[in-house]
Amino acid sequence: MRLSRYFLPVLKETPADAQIVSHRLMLRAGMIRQQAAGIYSWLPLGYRVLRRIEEVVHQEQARAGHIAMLMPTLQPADLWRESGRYDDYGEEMLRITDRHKRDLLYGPTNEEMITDIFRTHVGSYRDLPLTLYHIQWKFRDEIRPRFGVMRGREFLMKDGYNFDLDREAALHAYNRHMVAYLRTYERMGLTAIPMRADSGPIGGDDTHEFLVLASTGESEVYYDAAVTDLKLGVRQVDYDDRAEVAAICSEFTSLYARTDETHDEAAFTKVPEDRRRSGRGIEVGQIFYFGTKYSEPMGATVVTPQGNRVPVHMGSHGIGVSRLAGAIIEASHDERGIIWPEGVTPFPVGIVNLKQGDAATDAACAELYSGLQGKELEPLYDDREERAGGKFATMDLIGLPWRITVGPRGLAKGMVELTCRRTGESEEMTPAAAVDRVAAIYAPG
Ligand code: P5A
Repeated sequence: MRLSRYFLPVLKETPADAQIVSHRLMLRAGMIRQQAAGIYSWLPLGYRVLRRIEEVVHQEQARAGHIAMLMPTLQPADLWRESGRYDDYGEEMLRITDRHKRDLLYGPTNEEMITDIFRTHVGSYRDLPLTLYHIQWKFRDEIRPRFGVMRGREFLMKDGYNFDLDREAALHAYNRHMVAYLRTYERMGLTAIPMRADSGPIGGDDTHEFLVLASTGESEVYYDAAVTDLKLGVRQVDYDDRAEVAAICSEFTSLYARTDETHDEAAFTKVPEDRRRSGRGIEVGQIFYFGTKYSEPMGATVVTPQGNRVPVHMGSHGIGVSRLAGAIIEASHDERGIIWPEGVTPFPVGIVNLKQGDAATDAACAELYSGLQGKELEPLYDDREERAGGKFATMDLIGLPWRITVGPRGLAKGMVELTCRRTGESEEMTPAAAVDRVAAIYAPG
């Protein structure tokens, strides 16, 4: 993408009403535009990040054997009357009436709708286990939307729903989601700690929230410092192996880690004092097991091998896709701007032309551009007539992890400069070597 032809409306001034750094940087970097309280347009740069986050989520769901689909944003109220949640959900639910005076709502979550789909099409234990998910916009009429996309009213969520024959099978689905989520967050450069939490309006007794530690987080958290050292890394997981998946979950949930909703002071004091921590965290996901809470009232049953008809055991599992864009920035920025982890960056690399209009410099940039494209990498090429300082400031603000700087002085020696946004370290190399280096950084595996 040539910056001269792109739409990147960066702001010079720091927006006064944005209270936290991720909100400020998303506005300044031209990623989002607020349209109403808690409702945002995703401008091209922000949209690319959102799509990258979705890609990682889809890939890790596929790895765990979960199946993608898409449900609508609008839902008939009658489904929610069946589960009993239409009245319970309260003012957070946006209720709508259509021209025929039928009650609709803008979905805050999809337990009822997916249960309806299941009961219509599935009737036998042979079709289980089944986990379906989608990535779709939700609406919750939060009383105080704030911090940009962190607590929006309209927000993008990945929500998945498992259907299993019994509690044990459903707990395996719960564990599978925990492991898949850990891997998802790690690929985004985040350490997200599973913490025992409260289930709220979704229901059930078993639930974990995933928290990214950050002083600007909305949740109060208490944890054993050793939990922050746990990493899933690149280990291969057999998601069908119940014991293996359960062992990973217990590795990640045995140390003390809770939100204030379930915090237990007596249990916390058993953590060695030098490892006891309290702080704040951003909730980037939550998983639930709620048994037959929806399947029973809504009649989602299957015939067992013994020929009985029983309600299925269910759970639901959510990732805050749009919130993650903000959470990643909270976790990865400096005074000059965003620092995208390679896993979600909007462009893998930027090219800065220090002397636009100089034939040799322009040609070298064009060659780099097509060389990178040849490796399936789309660079953002700053080909504007601007001072070098302004170009560097824009690149630093929008946070591409790598930058190739091309100028006549380096080219006289046949060299360009590759700079790492995170460390600030630069290295001179030939254009061909720069292409190979960037390609190696993004090579899968
Ligand atoms: C699980 C999936 C659920 O709704 N039903 C379907 C369950 N869980 S949840 O915890 O309420 O939401 C899942 C994740 O969505 C993000 N989230 C939000 N993001 C931005 N703005 C909001 N107002 C908002 N509310 C929830 C969180 O990351 C949450 O973990």
